[in-house]
Amino acid sequence: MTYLAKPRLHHPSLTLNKVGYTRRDYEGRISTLCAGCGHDSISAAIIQACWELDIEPHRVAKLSGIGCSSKTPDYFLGASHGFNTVHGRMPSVLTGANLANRDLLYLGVSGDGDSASIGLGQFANAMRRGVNMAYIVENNGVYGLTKGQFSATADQGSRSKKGVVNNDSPVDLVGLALQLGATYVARSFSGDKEQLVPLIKGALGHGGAAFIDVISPCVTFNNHAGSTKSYDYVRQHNEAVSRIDFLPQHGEITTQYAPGEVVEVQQHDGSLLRLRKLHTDYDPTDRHAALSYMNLHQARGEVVTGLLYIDPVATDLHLALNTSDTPLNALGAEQLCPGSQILEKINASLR
Ligand SMILES: Cc1ncc(C[n+]2csc(CCOP(=O)(O)OP(=O)(O)O)c2C)c(N)n1
Ligand code: SF4
Ligand SMILES: [Mg+2]
Repeated sequence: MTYLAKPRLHHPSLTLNKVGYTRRDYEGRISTLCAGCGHDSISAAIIQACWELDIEPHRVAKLSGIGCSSKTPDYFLGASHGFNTVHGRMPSVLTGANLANRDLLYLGVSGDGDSASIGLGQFANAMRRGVNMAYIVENNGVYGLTKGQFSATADQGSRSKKGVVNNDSPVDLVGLALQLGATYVARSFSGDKEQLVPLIKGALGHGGAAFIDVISPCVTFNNHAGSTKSYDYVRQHNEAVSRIDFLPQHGEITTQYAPGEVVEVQQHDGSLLRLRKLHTDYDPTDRHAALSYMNLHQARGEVVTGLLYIDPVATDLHLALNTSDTPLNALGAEQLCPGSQILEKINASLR
């Protein structure tokens, strides 16, 4: 019943952020997901991150595919631009929107079925092209919306609620994102808001292809013993590489850490990511090391979380295509149509 609206009444004493909005202004409609669904916790983390970042809601475009996860943009950022696309096709619609208007912040929300099953090709090409976006997969290992079939991220040997064993090898979206050139790659857990909120903030300020795989238990179809995407399993096997603090561009730096325990990474927008390394040998700026670290720990049955890889000098598709600084949708006819003489010249140069 997504037509249900939340009461508009705001308590007058609610705290305002720097752009004059309360946290409630970043909410959406009342969620219709099952009570306890991990996806609702991710929506709450997105709301928190955008409010704390002082983002004006009209500067965000949220896009999704089809699935319980892809329904969630209805439940946050109710005043932002939104496009609920076709199953597995969010990345290409986001890429097009981004090319037409580079001035918005792009937030892609998808599911493991949406991105690793039907939409795998779209996911791969968006990562490969370096589209400037924060791409979040709400990964529960099943097709929740269509009643719990295994998705392509379900681990081999894991069991469905009815006891069926999954024989297929899983698609690891984090591994793929690393291999395909994404410049900000993280994994988190919907039940770990302390880790997830700064990861989302970092992704929104990144300036290139930022991907976060969030393990998000489906309480109705995939939260039993034998599942590797259940609350219990992830809590027992979570292996965090770092704890992340996000410091906005002009944020006052108040905390101090002992040298050797902290890595600081300045982002494209000037914000600072401060990573408290839990594993001192972990280097988040080494793509190959991140991949082998993850594979090694995965083989031991651990779910590695945190900011796994970051390239501080991320580039994006606009830079690669040398597009104009003015968004294409703001150019006038004169700039868009060079005239027949110039066109003739271009054609002649191609003959
Ligand atoms: C082209 C197409 N094929 C199949 C479906 C049916 N369908 C709807 S949602 C879905 C899977 C969603 O799984 P996921 O992306 O993991 O989202 P979840 O519900 O688990 O959050 C499928 C197969 C569809 N809507 N469109
Ligand atoms: S079916 Fe699963 S994924 Fe869908 S809303 Fe319910 S708990 Fe969440
Ligand atoms: Mg799913």
